[in-house]
Amino acid sequence: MIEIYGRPTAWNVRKVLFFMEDAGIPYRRIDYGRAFRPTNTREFLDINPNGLVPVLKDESFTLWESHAILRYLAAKYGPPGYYPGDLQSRSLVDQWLDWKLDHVSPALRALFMRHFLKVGEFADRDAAEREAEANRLFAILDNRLEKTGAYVAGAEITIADSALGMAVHRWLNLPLRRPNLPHVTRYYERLKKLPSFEKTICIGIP
Ligand SMILES: N[C@@H](CCC(=O)N[C@@H](CS)C(=O)NCC(=O)O)C(=O)O
Repeated sequence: MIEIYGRPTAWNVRKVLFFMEDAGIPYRRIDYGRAFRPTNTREFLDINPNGLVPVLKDESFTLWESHAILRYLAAKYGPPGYYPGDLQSRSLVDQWLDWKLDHVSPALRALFMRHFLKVGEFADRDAAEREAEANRLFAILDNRLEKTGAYVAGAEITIADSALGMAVHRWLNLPLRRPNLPHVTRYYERLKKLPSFEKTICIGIP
């Protein structure tokens, strides 16, 4: 049985759980991270020297970094469409996954720290710029969704949606000044109809 180490409240864990639930991949989750088992122990650092969740265990194989985990699971166990075999289709999925990690994650992390966790160092005078940067990024996503009419990489759901669906949920549920982005809103409504998304992403935490 595949094991996922990580608390169900962590957004990097939630995107992996969303994918596994959606793809029907059985797993056992073990609580690690803030408010659960500590990740700074020798035992945990042996499996992820960063002391972060999620971590995947598949028999004797260990993997960390949520997007590497998504790619691995989709390639090995997922129905083919989630991570297409065709190189160009797969590269588009990779493009949006990398964009999320490199651009969207840092922008949203700061806003989450400030508005939800209320971490003092994020209540700074750059707040308006951080908000504007997030709005700029989600406008890019809105344009993309207008073109595909459905999901990030095209007409079918992929692991890019596992990551960006989580990000959209966070952005729409933080107390921010947001432009009206109709395609992002429609995308979120579509995802919310999935029991997998309801179970893992819509858990009362942005
Ligand atoms: N780039 C890593 C980031 C992992 C990360 O930042 N995880 C957070 C939770 S979202 C964490 O472990 N925080 C410490 C904790 O929960 O104790 C990934 O995508 O997996």
